[in-house]
Amino acid sequence: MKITAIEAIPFAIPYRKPLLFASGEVRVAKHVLVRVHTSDGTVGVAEAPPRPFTYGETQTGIRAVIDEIFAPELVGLTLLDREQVRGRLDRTIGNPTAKAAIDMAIWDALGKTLDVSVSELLGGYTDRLRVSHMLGFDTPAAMVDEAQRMRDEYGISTFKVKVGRRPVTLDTAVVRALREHFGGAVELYVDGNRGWSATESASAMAEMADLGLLFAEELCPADDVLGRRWLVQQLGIPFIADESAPTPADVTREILGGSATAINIKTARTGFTVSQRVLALAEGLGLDMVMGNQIDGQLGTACTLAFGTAFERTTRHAGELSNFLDMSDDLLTEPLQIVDGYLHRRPGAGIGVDVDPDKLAAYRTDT
Ligand code: MUC
Ligand code: MG
Repeated sequence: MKITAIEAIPFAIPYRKPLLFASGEVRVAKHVLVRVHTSDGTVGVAEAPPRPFTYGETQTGIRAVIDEIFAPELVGLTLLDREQVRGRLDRTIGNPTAKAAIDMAIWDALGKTLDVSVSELLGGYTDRLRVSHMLGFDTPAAMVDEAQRMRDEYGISTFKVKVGRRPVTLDTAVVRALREHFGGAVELYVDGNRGWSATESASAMAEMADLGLLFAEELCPADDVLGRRWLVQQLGIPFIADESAPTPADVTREILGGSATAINIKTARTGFTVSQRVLALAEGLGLDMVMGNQIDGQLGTACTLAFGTAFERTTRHAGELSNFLDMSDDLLTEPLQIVDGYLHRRPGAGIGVDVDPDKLAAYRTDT
């Protein structure tokens, strides 16, 4: 069970349909596949999605920090030394997706070694999660069409609408068009990725007050400390901290400071080990939580699913598990399937998915 090597393999898979949002855009999934090898020949896998606009990481930087710092510090530990692993990763600040992918690949290897699924190791609450689909910037008509297609093809009935454009009516028109088209048959919430000011956010939320929104997420920057508190206090719905609260300490600061009233858990940035701590904290504080999406490929989505299905709290709301549908291809031997609005986890050991060697050979960019 000793860790003998950690590989960081860059790959690139284009999106069929790019995702556009207030803080950036994604046209090609330039991710890093992390493989943890053990002394008995087991290999655990996970993927790190570089999101420079959110965490400052790049594909090159993720490879470098794994090759130069993390791998040398972790080789020689066992798969059960998870708290040692966390301590050694934490000696380096930042780099959340690089750390998270290593953590999840270790859990995958542990599950495979014990022949148990990671979801069961973590908590084993259920085998499926309701899916929420994220709608990127476009015209109202195109976004309504996309939502309708997601409903027809995959049974999805919860949508997170990207907002944060100026003027705010560009986005409020989309949300209104969705509500008019679907009536009460869908759940809608909005995510601004810090695109608006607090006052723009307040006027947009007032304009959408009759649209029955479930949540509002990161409409304005948490660094606008008083403006954000002022906004959050006046909303009648939970305000989700996403990129402002990636660590337990950030969650504590944002919630106790009145800058948010709910949180996003993203395994892509907190892995399984730290996500457990975020979850326990949120549970203790009595917060709503959503399993979020870091614009993950199928491997990252399987990780979100493994964690989200492990606990009761994380199943209360639909999880964001569908961005991979817009990719032109992926790495797994068996593609994930969303059916009747749900994603089911696979019965296999570890995270429950396998990387197809031919696909990896086709998409890796280091050879
Ligand atoms: C999201 O929920 O914000 C876009 C930027 C990011 O950090 O994550 C995605 C989705
Ligand atoms: Mg968000």
